[in-house]
Amino acid sequence: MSNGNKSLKNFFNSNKFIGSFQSYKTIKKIKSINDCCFIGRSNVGKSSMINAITKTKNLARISKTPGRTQAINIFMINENINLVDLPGYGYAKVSKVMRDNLGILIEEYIMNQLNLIHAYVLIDAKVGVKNIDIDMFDLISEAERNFSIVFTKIDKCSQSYLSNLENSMQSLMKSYKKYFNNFFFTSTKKNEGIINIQKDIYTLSKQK
Ligand SMILES: Nc1nc2c(ncn2[C@@H]2O[C@H](COP(=O)(O)OP(=O)(O)OP(=O)(O)O)[C@@H](O)[C@H]2O)c(=O)[nH]1
Ligand SMILES: [Mg+2]
Repeated sequence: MSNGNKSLKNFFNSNKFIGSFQSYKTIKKIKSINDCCFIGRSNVGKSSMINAITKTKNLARISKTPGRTQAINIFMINENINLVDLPGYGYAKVSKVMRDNLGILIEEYIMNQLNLIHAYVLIDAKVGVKNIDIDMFDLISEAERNFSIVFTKIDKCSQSYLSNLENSMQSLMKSYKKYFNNFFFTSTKKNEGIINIQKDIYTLSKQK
């Protein structure tokens, strides 16, 4: 392992669960530490991604039942940057009231959390982009946050499918030029593309 990879490993090894917050106003504010958040439809693989990044098995809980993460969970890395696991959106089986509450929680967090420096929007590569994801790109842009798109579960897709997906997404992202940064192609199952996200977060952590 190269020195660079070793220091990445040490960086993410130092992780701590800060808390689980069911309303925006209860979020514990830790001064001078920035947030990056993971957002996406239910079951897209947000919690799996946080576990893959931190190389832990269940720092963030993973479930086969969509709609599992129903609070904002915050994990601090290296006393330096917070990884924020947001509830999944768009899952029909969650009651309408709950859906509305979760929607409000996500929106309040994105609009008001001033230390949020980057949003990773996860899209299941096989499912592709839905209208509700586009609503999320709009919300993030309205809040003037930078974001990247993380395609998940690429182990389920062929290479040619993925390159078509990238092409069509590239044209969609022309409408979000000001805030869109990057695409990432990942599989937590095959540990693909995780190191690129780790590097990105490491770079973000240097940002004051
Ligand atoms: N094939 C495959 N399955 C994956 C991958 N990542 C996650 N999954 C599976 O997808 C399901 C959902 O993963 P979670 O990480 O719980 O998804 P989530 O986005 O946190 O879900 P909510 O909290 O319900 O919104 C689980 O059954 C995971 O095992 C991947 O890279 N490949
Ligand atoms: Mg989750």
